[in-house]
Amino acid sequence: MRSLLVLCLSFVTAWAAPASRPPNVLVILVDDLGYSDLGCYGGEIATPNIDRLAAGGVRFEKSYNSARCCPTRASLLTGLHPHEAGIGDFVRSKPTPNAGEAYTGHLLASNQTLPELLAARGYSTWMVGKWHMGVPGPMDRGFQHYFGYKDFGAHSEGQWNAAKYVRLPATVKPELNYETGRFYATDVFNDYACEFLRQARTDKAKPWFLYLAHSSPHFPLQAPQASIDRNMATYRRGWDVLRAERLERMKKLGLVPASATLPPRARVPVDREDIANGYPGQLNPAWESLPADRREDLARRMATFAAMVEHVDRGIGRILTDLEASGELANTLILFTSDNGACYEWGPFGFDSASRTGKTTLHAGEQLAQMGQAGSFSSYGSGWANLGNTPLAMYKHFCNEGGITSPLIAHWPAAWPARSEWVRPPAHVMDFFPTIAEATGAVRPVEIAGVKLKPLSGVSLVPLMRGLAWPERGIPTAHEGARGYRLGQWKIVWGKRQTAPVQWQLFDLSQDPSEEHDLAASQPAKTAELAALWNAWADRVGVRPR
Ligand SMILES: [Ca+2]
Repeated sequence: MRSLLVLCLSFVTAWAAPASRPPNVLVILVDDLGYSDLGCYGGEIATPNIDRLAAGGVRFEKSYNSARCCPTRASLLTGLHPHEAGIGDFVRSKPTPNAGEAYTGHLLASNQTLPELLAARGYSTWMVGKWHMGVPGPMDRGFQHYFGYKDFGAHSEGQWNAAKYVRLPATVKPELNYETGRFYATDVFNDYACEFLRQARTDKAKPWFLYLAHSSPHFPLQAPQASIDRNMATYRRGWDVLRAERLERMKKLGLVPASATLPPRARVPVDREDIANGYPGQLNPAWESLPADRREDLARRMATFAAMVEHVDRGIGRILTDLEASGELANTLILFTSDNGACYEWGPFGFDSASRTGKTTLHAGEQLAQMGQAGSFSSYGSGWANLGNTPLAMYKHFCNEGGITSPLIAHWPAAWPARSEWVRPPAHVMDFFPTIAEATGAVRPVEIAGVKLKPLSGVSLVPLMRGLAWPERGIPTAHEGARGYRLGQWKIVWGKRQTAPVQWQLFDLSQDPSEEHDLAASQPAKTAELAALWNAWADRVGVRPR
């Protein structure tokens, strides 16, 4: 009897302990990762640690983002549509004239950020990486400690250039220092994540919130040479073979139906001839049609991209080991996603040097070996981005599924048992705020300093984490002319930079996940119904131009 009582008490203690203390919270955001790049989403990139997180947690078939770096970040940190947060299209030092507050270009005062919410709940708040929402910066919007981009408006920085990064508050001496040539930002971000966790633990009274906003694998494509070299054999096989292999793995994972077929290679958006590498409006070329020197140059670009993802993954492995060793893994809520789909900028061969100058270099010999090292600046182009988003349509910038779909992995063993089945209802990055609020017991106020907050547009995903019923909801998107609205199996899309006249297209995602068969002409009533919903939303949040 006594042993039974002890057993019961220990069970109660073990079960109740996590609930008695709010969980630590770790949000990991990666930059420009494609939908199927991760191993656990069908990719050939080695991501054993992220895969482990997925195996021990809850995996979503899809989580929507806002098609671009800064609008997604605004949405994630506020629980609002990016327009409601003030970053409707892009970060700006001055608001777009006559466009309304949706295009202010930085976070408005009429919202609360996640670190502000959690600091008020008694958390210590830490950020590492890329902010990309201008001024006010991270220290003015709720973070107590920061290591990352010095320029809060920057969309990218050289990974080998330590001068581009800063530790804040400025009164703190940087804890980590690197010899010349040893600073590689992705690894340094991981180092600082571990360092911040070490410091956070010294205050045992406070749970912690860490926002690890990696800039990888966004261009410039840069990684240690040995890591790139290891991936060359894989990417010499080309995007056609690898796309087909990804789709087969996605079928085995149950991510796409067994009946799914590989769509044709995606079209290169219409642009200036030199910027689009001579392919504006055309399909990405067949890999085997390209000359050997071009294929070698391209293989190195993708090998570098994959290496960047691998270095993110290695850091996650170190963080998981660290959380386990400190006894924190069970009661730490981890969310992992990407800020937009794979990036096509701007043609199949990618670009080198400043974006949109129309300059692309065909590297060979020593110049090829130096690609990805200090001083180089390359993107991987639309052919590889098409692989990254397999089997979804189009790319970052667009409201087609390839632009706005990301993986989402949630991990909190103390509260959410691992689930082998995919969560099918789509999440959205604006759901992070209410999900974390519910998980931590944090209550969002109605107003702050006399400023009334906008009501949240995201909803808590906690019922989905627990396998409960979930009401269908509409998911609208708008980014620089591109538009979309999804409701259940139906989705309308308004394109841009395309060869055909732009108008609403209608897709049945349950039968046509790659958005190949436009049903707008045969189902005008459904198209009009969704278009009306998009218009009402666009009016409400102030989408311009209309
Ligand atoms: Ca991005």
